Amino acid sequence: MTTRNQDNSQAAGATPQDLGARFEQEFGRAPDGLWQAPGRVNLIGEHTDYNEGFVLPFAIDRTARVAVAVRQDATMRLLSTYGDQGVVSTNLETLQPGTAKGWTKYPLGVVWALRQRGIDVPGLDLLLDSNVPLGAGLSSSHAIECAVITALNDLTGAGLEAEDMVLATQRAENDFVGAPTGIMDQSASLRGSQGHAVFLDCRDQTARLVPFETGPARLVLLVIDTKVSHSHADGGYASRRASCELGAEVMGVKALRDLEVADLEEASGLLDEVTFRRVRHVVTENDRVLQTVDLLDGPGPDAIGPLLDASHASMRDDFEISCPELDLAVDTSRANGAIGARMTGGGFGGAAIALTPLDAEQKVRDAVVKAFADAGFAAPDIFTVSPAAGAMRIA
Ligand code: GAF
Repeated sequence: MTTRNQDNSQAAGATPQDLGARFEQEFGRAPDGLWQAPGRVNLIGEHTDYNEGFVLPFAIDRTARVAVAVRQDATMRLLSTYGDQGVVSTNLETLQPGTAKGWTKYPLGVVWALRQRGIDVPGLDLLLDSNVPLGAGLSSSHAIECAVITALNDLTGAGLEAEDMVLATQRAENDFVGAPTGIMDQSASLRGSQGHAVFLDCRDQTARLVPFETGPARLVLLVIDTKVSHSHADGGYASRRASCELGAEVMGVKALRDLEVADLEEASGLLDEVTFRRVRHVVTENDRVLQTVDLLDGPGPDAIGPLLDASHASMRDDFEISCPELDLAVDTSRANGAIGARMTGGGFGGAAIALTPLDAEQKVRDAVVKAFADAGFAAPDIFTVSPAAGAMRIA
């Protein structure tokens, strides 16, 4: 694990006008268009997606934006407004997994995945800007991929549906970037809607928008970025995935989605102790997603706190993907008035979320900052997010 120093909490991002002007300055012509796609927060349903289970993420009001123009050759030139890499130039005909570096893996992975599907992606000039915090578990990489695939779907006239774009970006992540991730993050980024969470069945990609508005309940959703960096291409994510596959195999089911809470007693007799705990997390987490959806459909967000807490405990104790910084963020938020808190995303670092009454927000923020300082941890970034629209063309 590494600690990041940059403060992303207030990042504004370039306006479409600025991005267009910068593109023209760098590439000597106007872009064909501008597209954006959001990062995501997962409200609940962690490590359930690749087990063909349920997730409940939402798109956040932080986006990656790309300005893109088609070229007449097979060259791709890429530039971002952050980092110091300068323009990266590559030939699409020779694009292979393992050949790209840094942030360029994400757009190039999408181009590669589309070409693997037989879509004739031409050479491109591309300028990226993003205000999704990097490495914070808010899916900054999928935001880039989803902005790019939305642009390419328009520019090539490929006519891909959201489900196809989800699978193509998953292929980019799995086979080009090398991260064995599921379909949750890109589904949230592509299918998100203001004021809603996306209730997704990862077995068949059926989705329903569930109202999730904190404002009317006088709540805020705080994101606490612990600054502990994680990468899904590191071994932890893959090893959890392997445990789940082993558990399903021993239990004789296609995926852990096919087990219910009532099956856990039998599982405890058949599985080794560690695999059992991994399985118990996934099975109970699926159940918590369904309960959360029922509560959001009924009484509303102020009823879901205990489920968020139980989700965190399950990830900490059974799935073992939390870390001291995430636990401290969660515990301190709860002790100072949050009605529910949990780590969000793949784990091993990244961010926690704390569903907090408006009138306790400052107390929670101050307490978390102090607790991190007292523990000798890097200062966290703390900011609010709300459910926002999914990927779209903006100019
Ligand atoms: C990461 C992955 F990209 C998702 O597919 C999902 O598995 C998540 O971790 C854990 O819920 O964000």
